[in-house]
Amino acid sequence: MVAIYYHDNLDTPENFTEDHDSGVPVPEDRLAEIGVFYRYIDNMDELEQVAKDRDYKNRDQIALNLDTFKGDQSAFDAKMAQFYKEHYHEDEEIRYILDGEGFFDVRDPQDRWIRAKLNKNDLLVLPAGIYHRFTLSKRLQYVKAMRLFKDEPKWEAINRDEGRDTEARVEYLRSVTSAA
Ligand code: KMT
Ligand code: NI
Repeated sequence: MVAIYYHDNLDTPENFTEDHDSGVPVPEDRLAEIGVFYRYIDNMDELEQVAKDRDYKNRDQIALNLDTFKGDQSAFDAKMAQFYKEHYHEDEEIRYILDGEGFFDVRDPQDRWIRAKLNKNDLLVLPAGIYHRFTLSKRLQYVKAMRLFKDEPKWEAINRDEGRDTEARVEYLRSVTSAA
């Protein structure tokens, strides 16, 4: 079951894979207002329909746990740190959980972290230009996910500490301020 809530902001490099639930839930329509869409999808026909309707042309699958790094703890930790670093992408992207569990954190317009805890069959649409980050959960430490891309997979992540506002970011900010 999906859970969406404000992050408690008490994360450290040691405990960031814990739930960090502040106890304040966030309704799905609040997420939608900032361009993030959640759907539960348990059959591939429905998934194909979403991809078709939103004009997605590419996809891949990622499995992530210590085993996928052949037990190389430092390589695994580096990947975890990369995904947890605050960043955005210049294209809208879909994440669809096939197995396991993961947390996607997205920034709201007040710069608070909203956390979506996703499990099997949970789908999230991340708009272009939204700051976000990802982590496995301490509970399962494993996820298998499909990543859907509009065009060629654009792997460039623009990290917040670069402070670079591309057209996608400017456009995103425009879309949330005009909706507010
Ligand atoms: C992202 O965009 O940050 C990711 O795709 C994270 C990994 S997907 C399980
Ligand atoms: Ni990302």
